[in-house]
Amino acid sequence: MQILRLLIALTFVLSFSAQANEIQIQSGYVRAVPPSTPVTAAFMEIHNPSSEARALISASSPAAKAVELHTHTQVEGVMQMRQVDKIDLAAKSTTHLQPGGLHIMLIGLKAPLKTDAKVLVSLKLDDGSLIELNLPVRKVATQGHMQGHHH
Ligand SMILES: [Cu+2]
Repeated sequence: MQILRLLIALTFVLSFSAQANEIQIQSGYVRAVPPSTPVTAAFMEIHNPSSEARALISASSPAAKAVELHTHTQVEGVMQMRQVDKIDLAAKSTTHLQPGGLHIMLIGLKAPLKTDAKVLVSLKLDDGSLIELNLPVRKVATQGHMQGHHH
């Protein structure tokens, strides 16, 4: 267990001390939901400082049964969530995952999320690299994010 913890710590150090060309994640969090709500979403800013376009192709979390990449679209004047194959990370720019827009959907939460707890979320990029995040659970003012969700 000690060795496992050390390896996890080392993985974090390595992923954060990587070259300046690496994808950087900032301001990440998971939206707090009432215990009766089995779905939530993760939001963050993904910075791609390189001159190469990249993409987020999948995400996973031990806290949820399934994790999907989602966006919001207007369908007959109503905002609805839609699953997307990938989230494009344009070269030299920051992609915002935020309420009402792109987000990472955590479906089938295995346990209620406690505010200020940390949720492990792994991002997989199109170049095969993995980014491990430990995101805090935070309360967010609701803006009908869960409307039109049909899981
Ligand atoms: Cu969603």
